[in-house]
Amino acid sequence: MKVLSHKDSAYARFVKKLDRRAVPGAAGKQVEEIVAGIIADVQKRGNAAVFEYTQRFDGLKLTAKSMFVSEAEIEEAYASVDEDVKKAVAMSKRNIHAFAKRSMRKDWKAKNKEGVEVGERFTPYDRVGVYVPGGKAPLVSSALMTAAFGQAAGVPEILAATPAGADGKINPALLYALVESGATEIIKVGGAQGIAAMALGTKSVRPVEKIFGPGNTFVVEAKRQLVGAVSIDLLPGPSEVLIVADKSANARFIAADMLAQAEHAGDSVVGFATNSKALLTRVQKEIEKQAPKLSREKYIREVLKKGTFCLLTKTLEEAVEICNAFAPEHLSLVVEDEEKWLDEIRTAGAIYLGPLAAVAVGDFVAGPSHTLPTGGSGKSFSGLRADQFQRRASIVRMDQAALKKSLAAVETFARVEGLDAHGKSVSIRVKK
Ligand code: HSO
Ligand code: ZN
Repeated sequence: MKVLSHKDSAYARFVKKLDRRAVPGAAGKQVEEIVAGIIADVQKRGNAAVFEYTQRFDGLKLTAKSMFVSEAEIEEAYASVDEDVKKAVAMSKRNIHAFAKRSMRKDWKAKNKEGVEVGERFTPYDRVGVYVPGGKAPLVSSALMTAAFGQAAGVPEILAATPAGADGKINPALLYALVESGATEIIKVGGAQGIAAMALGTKSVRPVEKIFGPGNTFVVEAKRQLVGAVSIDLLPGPSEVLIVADKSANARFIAADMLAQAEHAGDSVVGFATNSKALLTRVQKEIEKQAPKLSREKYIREVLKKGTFCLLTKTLEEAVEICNAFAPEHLSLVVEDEEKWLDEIRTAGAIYLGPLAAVAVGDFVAGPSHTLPTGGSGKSFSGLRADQFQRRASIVRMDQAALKKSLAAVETFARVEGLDAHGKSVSIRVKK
């Protein structure tokens, strides 16, 4: 764990490095090339390539039939998942749908100054793909936090891709959550090959129009490279939390939130910035006290070692500046004057306000999606939302009066652009 005070000589350089940007190539040349190779191969050889990579990376032999989760497997999952899981999934889904309803775009129309009727119409995509990572924990909630937003938006076909174990099995709770969230087909294909199969299609997989969801470096890089063939939601990578707190905060809660996101392991990043020296010391002690009691201490230790920083800033302003430069996936803001400081935050993907707003409640059940921008991409992207499952079209309609009032300006544009047919197409309609 890196601990630095504003008085340390290494502080300025460290803080400067926190000013991140998710630049292309951040994944590294090697990842970029491997992913480009997989995509080209899936494009050329379709199923055969998908099966080969799945055998190589997941140790699973697939066929055109067994790559899809069957009705029988779904029935089995429904039978084996216990009531508590069903209740928790239902609660999460209910809150997601309520949240989605408010953030969905609604059709509107109005008249411009000349009386031309203008507006927007929103229609759900016909077919989208959602990716649910495999990895060290079955991220059941990630099924909800992607697919259920599409379901709320009325997308009729949701193809889900997730890696299965070498035995071909997918965690039953994950399968249950996927189906409950509106997944209409599920393929047991992970990694860049899963993204490529969804984006480009194969003999067995019909291609989708847009791809959603988090993943490892290879998955995120594949989404980036396939933009154009499909559109995407955002580029969500490993979990992050930054806590900005003043002396009013509770050290036990802060340490618990840091450890919670650290248990995501891998390249997760956990940060803490405060202007209170006493709080900093207490949080450090709390981390050491709580970590040994956790089942995933081994993974947590790795993140504490390479992905964790605690900063003693000179002022609270400085901590907030660091937050805006870092653009954390989650910000936990625990300060006396909450509203005042909230106004200063611009780049965080999700903001958790006050000592009781535990990030884990948002991770699982609060309603907003936990699929959020990471790696500094919060400067350019926002988290996954229901309106990303909607296409929009603009609408224009006019009557004779509106047409007449528009004519002079149209003819001027037509003249300066040297496009007289444009002008004619309007004047021909105007009654003299
Ligand atoms: N914190 C993760 C989401 C997650 N947490 C899934 C638990 N399960 C990324 O926001
Ligand atoms: Zn989490």
